[in-house]
Amino acid sequence: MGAGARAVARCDELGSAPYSDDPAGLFRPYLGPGHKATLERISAWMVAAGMTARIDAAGNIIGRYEALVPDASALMIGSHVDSVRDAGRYDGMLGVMLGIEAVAWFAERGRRFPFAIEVIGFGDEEGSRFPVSMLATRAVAGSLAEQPLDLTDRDGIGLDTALHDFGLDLEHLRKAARPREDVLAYVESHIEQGPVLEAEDRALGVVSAIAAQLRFRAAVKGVAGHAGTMAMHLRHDALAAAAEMVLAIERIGNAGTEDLVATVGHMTVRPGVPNVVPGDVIFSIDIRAGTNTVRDQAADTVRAALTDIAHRRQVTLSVELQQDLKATPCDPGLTRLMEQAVQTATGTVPRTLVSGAGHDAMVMAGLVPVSMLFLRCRAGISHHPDEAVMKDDVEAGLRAMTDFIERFATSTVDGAGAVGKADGQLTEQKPDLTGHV
Ligand code: HGY
Ligand code: MN
Ligand code: MN
Repeated sequence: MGAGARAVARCDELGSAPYSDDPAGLFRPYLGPGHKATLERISAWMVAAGMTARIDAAGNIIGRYEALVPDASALMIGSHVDSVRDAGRYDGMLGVMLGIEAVAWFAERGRRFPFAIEVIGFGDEEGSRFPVSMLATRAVAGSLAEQPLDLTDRDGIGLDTALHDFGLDLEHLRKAARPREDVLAYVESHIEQGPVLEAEDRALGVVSAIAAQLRFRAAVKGVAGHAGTMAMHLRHDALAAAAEMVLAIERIGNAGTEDLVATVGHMTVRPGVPNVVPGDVIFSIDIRAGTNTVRDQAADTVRAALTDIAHRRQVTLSVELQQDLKATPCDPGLTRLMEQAVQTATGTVPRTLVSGAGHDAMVMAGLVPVSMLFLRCRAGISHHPDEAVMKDDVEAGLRAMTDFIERFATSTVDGAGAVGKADGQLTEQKPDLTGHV
């Protein structure tokens, strides 16, 4: 089995129990039993690839392939191991598996660098368990300082309890932060989760920037009442108000520029029974755009529209900001290296594109320069069980990743690279990168 095929097979293996908390499909929430089983499995694959493996204080799995010299800074490669509900098998996980395959490729050839290579599987990127996302990524990047940690999931389980049950301690969560000098750069390969590469018949793409996103929690409070006896003209129906708000959000998203998207993905209705006029509704709002300005203007328009609806319907509204991820440019120097790597791996001029989906790289950009490689996915489908990739594309992705690492080594050793100098010398032998089995 080729390395690319093995990466796909491993994502498939991890797509069901015991690596999923959903017996009927894939749901791997942060710190759940599926997460735990997955880290044990990935740890074994990391060791087999020639790395040491550890779980950090935030529940991330980290494999390390040592450098030519001890205690060297690391090029970090990774993505996330958690998933949304009813997920596809490749979102996040494929990037972790490709990192492991890239290290295995070098280890099999006895190739080491002036820097270490670390492969990281972030435990929480999706925010599918607790109300905010990228918790485990922000722990590594050292950007959790402002984040309240008194979070609870849908079942009322607190982050502190979930960490404790996982064998970790909330008090130590922030100790997962990596000193800037530990990490030279962060590189993430990920499925595109969109239609562009398939539409242009391309296996790979290079990410120039990642769209800005805001996540809100909106709460509408009306008056609950008997569905049979509360006259229509006397009602302050929280769900009817929320429904009008959802359509307003959709209208604002549609009226904006091409890159603007606005989504209500989750809603709870209380008391949530057929014969009671809803008194309380809580729903999520996700607003994204290629620039912070477009994103923020849309958010202001949404707030004004929802306030107007609440006033007219005489319900109360609160909108709480839960997540603010700024538009993230990838490092120009690393992006140039990735474009050259894709050209070598595919023989075609690379396609550069903006990512509408959020990624761990957005947060890691707060610590180090970042670069992203996209792989084609069928019909652009993602966050859905029909998510699919082609093995040949993953082989091409692996060629691009190993070529990128060689280019990165040359650039850092020459000191002309996008990131600081490495200490130590390259080995004489430079394997023929076209020799992928
Ligand atoms: O929401 C996103 O864009 C990512 O899949 N977490
Ligand atoms: Mn996702
Ligand atoms: Mn993802």
